[in-house]
Parts: sequence; C-alpha cells; structure tokens
Amino acid sequence: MQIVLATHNAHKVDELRRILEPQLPGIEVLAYDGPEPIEDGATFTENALIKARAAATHTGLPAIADDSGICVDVLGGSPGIFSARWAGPARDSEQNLRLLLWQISDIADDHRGAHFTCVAALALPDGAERAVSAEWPGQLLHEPNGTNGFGYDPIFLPDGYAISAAELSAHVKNQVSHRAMAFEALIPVVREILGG
Ligand code: ITT
Repeated sequence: MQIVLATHNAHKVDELRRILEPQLPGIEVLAYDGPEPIEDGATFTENALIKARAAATHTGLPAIADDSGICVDVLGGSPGIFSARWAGPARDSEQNLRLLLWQISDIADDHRGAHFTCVAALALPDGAERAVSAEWPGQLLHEPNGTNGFGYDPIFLPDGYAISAAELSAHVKNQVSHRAMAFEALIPVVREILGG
C-alpha cells in the first residue's frame, strides 16, 4: 500500500518520514511533486485538507498533508496560517523570523507566549477525509539559537526545555513537536483505513 506526502517543504518531508515510517511499516510513503494547490483556506484545517485533496486527486492515491505555523499570543495568533510567507511571497525563512522578532522586540519575557500548530490531514481519492490538530506551546526568544530544524525553530523555546527547538535533536523534536503529536493522532486513522 502506498500513501503520498502532499508537501513541497523538504524539511517537512524529512520530519514526516521519520515520524511515519517506523509506525506504518506496511505502507510506502511517497513524495509528491504534482501541482501545488492555492492555499486559500481561512484555517489550518481548511488548508491541510486543500493540500491533501489536491494530491489525492492528482495521484489517485491516499494523501496526507500538513498545514502548520507559529501563533504568537501578543499578535493575536499571527503569523498563524501565514507563517511561511510572513515577510512576503518569497517565503524566505530568515526574513520571516527576523520580521517576527522585530515585531515583538519590545515585548517582555512574560508576554512572549506562542505555540506551533499542526493540522494533519488524510484524503482519499473517493472523497473521504479526516483532519486532526495539535499544538506545541512555548515562548519566543529574543535572538535565534541553534541550527537544527527549520523555519521559526531557532526562536522558539518549547515549554519544559531550556533550549530552542533548533537546539533539540531531530529525534527529540520528532517525539514532542506539534507535527509529531498531530501525526501521532492521524496514524491510527491511516492504519484503520489503509491497513498497515
Ligand atoms: P507545504 O504547504 O508544501 O506543506 P509550507 O512550508 O508552505 O509547505 P505551510 O503553509 O504549512 O507549509 O507553512 C508552514 C510554515 O510554518 C513553515 O514554512 C515554517 O515557517 C512554519 N513552521 C511550521 N512547522 C514548523 C516547525 O516545526 N518548525 C519551525 N517552523 C515551522
């Protein structure tokens, strides 16, 4: 049995393979290089389902997608679904991170709460679909630290840790992150529907 990973983000592909493959031994996880749909949903769930549906329709295979981002309390939940293009359509991670740091530069430590959100979605070519969501709480640092991970990891201090998400090993991040938790919840659904 095969399943398509409906993302064009190489970092997500890497994390998702590490999360999924040990738990879905009978299922071959394929990368997706088909057309990217317009992510014009108003929520993480809508966007995750848009991506999963597009890949399932294009490939004729079951597809799973991730829509994720960082939500900052003092910014009312932004960047949220706009995390990948916060500083503009170039989707430059470094510029996104710098803009966010600048926007909260005068905010004190006790008001720098934030969380990552991930919605994991499964869509089948026959139209069946499911989506589950998870959050990873923490706070934003004042300067980037660490080189692991991607995106906003260098400025995210997860609750319960004294180091940034970019200083965690891939092994640890993939056990505790928003992505790990959302896909942990989706895996039984995948197993139930596809067997594996
Ligand atoms: P696809 O739509 O092709 O999956 P994308 O990167 O555009 O790739 P999203 O629209 O879901 O995906 O945007 C996710 C952005 O949120 C991502 O580019 C990062 O900026 C941020 N993000 C999500 N998960 C993250 C993580 O684990 N660590 C750091 N930043 C993360």
